[in-house]
This record gives sequence, structure tokens and C-alpha cells, in this order.
Amino acid sequence: MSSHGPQAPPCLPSLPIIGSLLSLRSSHPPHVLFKELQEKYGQTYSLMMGSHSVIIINQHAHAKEVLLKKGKTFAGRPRTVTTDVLTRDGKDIAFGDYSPTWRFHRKIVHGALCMFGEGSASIEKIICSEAQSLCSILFEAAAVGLALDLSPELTRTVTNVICCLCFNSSYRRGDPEFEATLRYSQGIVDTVAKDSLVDIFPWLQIFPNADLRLLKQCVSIRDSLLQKKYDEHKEDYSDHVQRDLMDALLRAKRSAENNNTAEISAESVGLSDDHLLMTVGDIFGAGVETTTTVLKWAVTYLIHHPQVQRNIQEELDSKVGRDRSPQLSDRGSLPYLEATIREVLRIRPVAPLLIPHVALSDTSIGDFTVRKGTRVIINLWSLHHDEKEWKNPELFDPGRFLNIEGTGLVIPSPSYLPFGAGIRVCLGEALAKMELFLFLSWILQRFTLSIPPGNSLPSLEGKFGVVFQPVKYKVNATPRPGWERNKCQAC
Ligand code: HEM
Ligand code: PLO
Repeated sequence: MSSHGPQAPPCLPSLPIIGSLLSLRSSHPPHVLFKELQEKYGQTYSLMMGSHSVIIINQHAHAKEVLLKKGKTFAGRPRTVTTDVLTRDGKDIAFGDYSPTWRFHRKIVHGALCMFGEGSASIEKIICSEAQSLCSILFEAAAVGLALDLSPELTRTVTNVICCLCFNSSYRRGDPEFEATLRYSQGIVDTVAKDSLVDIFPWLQIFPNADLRLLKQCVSIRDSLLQKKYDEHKEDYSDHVQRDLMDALLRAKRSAENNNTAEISAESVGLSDDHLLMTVGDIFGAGVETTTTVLKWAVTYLIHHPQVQRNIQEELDSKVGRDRSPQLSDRGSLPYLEATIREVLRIRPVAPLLIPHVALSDTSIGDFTVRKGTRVIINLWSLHHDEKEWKNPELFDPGRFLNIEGTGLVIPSPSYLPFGAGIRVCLGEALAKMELFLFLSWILQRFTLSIPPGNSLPSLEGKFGVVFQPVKYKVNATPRPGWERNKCQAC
């Protein structure tokens, strides 16, 4: 405790109405700027976004205090103009405030995702079947010497996994409905929750705003797609079979309706049509954009580091061989691949600022006082690039996640939280890890990825938004020796 007693964190200069906006003008993306501002204001400081007080945290001790030790106190979410458009005023999980409805929906989703652990439609089988068709497309492209932008292919592959889990359906290549999801989802990623001016100054809504217009258009396309899936599910719903997440939500709604008394209705426990749709919308959106983004970063780094790619391939050759495809039970024997995935998640976190948290009561972080309603941004970028915790943080080095012998995995620093932590921790962590492992192992068992001759290496800079995405570029997937012909049709 300081000699002056408890104090608020140091604050950036701020003016009425505009807040600290003048100190935040920068050519850098927000996570980099927030990391730089530590030099002047310390690791934990505050600023004003319009009329809201925001605390920025750049170190793991305070991050863990917020997420774990005081997780419940900091479990709130701010309401913003753009996320309200996306989620019908916070009726979803990710951007919805802490409430019994929020808890209930997290529980249903968790249960539905666990249900897929076993059985004939197991997640592993779904992922492997999608990996198989992705590899077929890469073989076809290689056969005619075509370099591919992997982004739409990886997106469709990942979309099909989550589509199967949410709606028990999938998309073929070129399916117009899939092309529509690609377009609307990119439109949403480009416009939602990126601290655009309307989110800081809600009154700006009254002026024409191209971003907000695009967001509304994209959300309405997404909503009609979700509504269609919902109507189809309602039509052939049965209490006896649960095909997917949509069915799990419908079952919860029906059972609440059957127990309906004067005071407790499906609406009042948060099972309105809006809530159901927004929950699947979240899982569908998160399920696609995050995992696809990590796969794209992984490919980008592998192209920059051919030696890392060769190391993974050698590990695959010796532990899996060529006569069968990798499966989840190989995870323990492929530590170098796992270490590479961990390093990708460190160096380019999908959500470099997580989603903002809000203090639900007066509280504290370290020695600093925090008022109820204060927004808290955990700068994961700072945690993952902290020079005190990571040697050469900008260097891509999977070896840092291996023990000295290179045989086992380690987490070398507590300053590593790619999925967040505590009661707001990512709901899809297990699923995402399975997908990353299986897709990358299937691809690298069969192909070597490189940039077509004459093209320059893709930028590692990335585009800031609600997910931090790499740039677009074309890749050659060259079949490895012994894989010149797609021999693995049967496995
Ligand atoms: C939240 C990371 C994949 C569903 C989050 C958060 C992070 C994160 C950092 C925010 C935590 C916070 O605000 O404190 C990731 C990464 C992924 C990934 C790195 C891929 C590698 C997925 C997938 C799903 C998913 C596949 C869906 C199945 C969610 C949901 C939330 C969330 C629903 C909101 C949780 C809440 O606010 O209560 N994720 N995620 N994520 N994630 Fe993920
Ligand atoms: C991605 C675009 C979709 O069309 C809608 C959507 C829903 C949930 C969001 C997701 C987007 C981006 C990534 C988010 C996810 C909830 C949790 C996840 C923010 C906007 C992360 C990484 O925190």
C-alpha cells in the first residue's frame, strides 16, 4: 500500500467529452500502443474513453487478479453500440453482461460441446473428415500447379466442424450460402467491437456512418440464416434425439415451457427466441473466426520458418508414419507440433485485448482502487511479449515450450493466457485445440507449404480488430515424397 493510502491508477491526460483521445492517436494498433504507454505510465494505468474510465493491464499478476482471484467481481461486459447491434442488446454469451441468463447459456453450451466427446458423431471423426476433404482440395490444386489463397478453404473446413456441432449440417465448396457467410462474417469482424468512434461516443449514431451501416447489413444477413436454421430445427425437433447445440437449446426451452408457472416463463429464465439465436450465433461466429485465424497465422509462420516445418514433419514421420493419418491419441507423442501451436498462440494472440471486462462493484487491483463500472482491458499482447518473461519475444521459437531434452512440453512463463482464464474463460478451448492439432498434422504429414517462386514472404504485422487477422496471400502446397498421389482415400 502506498504511503498516501489506496489510490486510483495513474491516468492519461483527459479532456471533457473526448476523454484521452488525443493521447491515443497513433499509427500503431491499440495493443501495441497500450504496451508502449507503459513506459510512461507504468504497467497498470487508466484512461478515459469518452465518459468511461478504462484500466489497461499489461502484466500477468494483475491480469490473474482480475480474471481468477476476483473473476466474479470483474465478470461484467460493457454495452457498446456495435456489440448491441450484433447481439440484440447483449443477449449472447461473449458480449452479454454477467447474469443468471448468461450462466445458464454457458452451461447449456458446455454440456452440448461435451456431449460430442463420444459416440459415432464424435468431434474427432467430424474434424478428420473435414481434414480429409481439405487435403483433397490441396492435392487437386497441386496437381495443376495452382497456388491457393488458403483463407476460404480453411474457413470452410472450420465452418463445417462448427456447423455440424451447431446445426448438424455442412457446406460443399462453392455453396452460395457458405459464400454468403464468408462475406457477412468478414463484414462483422471489420466493424464490430474495435473501439470505433461510435462505441466511444454513442451519440455519433445519429450521423451517417459507413461502418455501422455495413455492420447492420451483415448482421441482418446472419440473422436470417440463423432464423432459417432455427425454424428447420423447430419443425423436426424431438425430445428423444439431440443432434446438435440448437437441439440442446430447444430442449432447455421446451422443458422450461412445460414447467411454466405464472412467475417462471421461458422468457424470464433467458430462453427467449432472441437469446437462443444469439447464443448459437456466438458459438458459430467464435467457432469459425478464431480457429481459422490461428490456422492462418500458423501457416504464415511455417512459411517464414521452413526449419520448424521440417521439424514437425520429421516428428510426424517418426511417430505416425505414412500408413495412417494422425489422430487425437497422437497428441502426447507429437510435442514439437504442440509447442508450435502454443508459440503461434503466444506470438499472435487471436484476441490481443480479450473482450473488455467491467467491475461489478467497487474493488481493487493490486494497490489500486477500482470503482464499480470501470472497464478493464487485459492487454494479452503485453503479457505475451513481456521482455522480462520471454527471451526475444518477437522471435518465433517453438523450442521455448519444450523441456531441455526436447521431449516434453512446458509453459515457461506464467505470462501466457491465450484463452483467457476464470469464469469468462473461452468456451471453445478444448475444441479449438483439437482442431488446430488435427488440421495442422494432417496438412503437414502430406504437404510442404511455401510461397510461390518470385513472391515475397507475407507480412507478419496483422490487422487489428475483434480478431487479429493476418494478411491475404497465396501458398503452394507441395505433396511430400510418397504423397505425390492422394493415396489416403481410405484412411
Ligand atoms: C472467449 C480465445 C476459440 C467460444 C474467448 C476469449 C479469448 C478466447 C481470449 C476472451 C476471454 C475474456 O474475455 O476474458 C480463443 C482462441 C481460440 C478460441 C485463442 C482459438 C484458438 C473458440 C471457439 C469457440 C469459442 C472454437 C466456440 C466453440 C468463445 C466464447 C467466449 C470466448 C463463447 C465468450 C466467453 C464469455 O464471455 O463468457 N475466447 N477462443 N472460442 N470464446 Fe474463445
Ligand atoms: C466473429 C464474426 C461473426 O460473424 C460474429 C462473431 C461472434 C462471436 C465473436 C466473434 C464474431 C469474434 C471472436 C470472439 C467471438 C466471441 C468470443 C471470441 C469475440 C464477432 C473471442 C476471441 O473473444
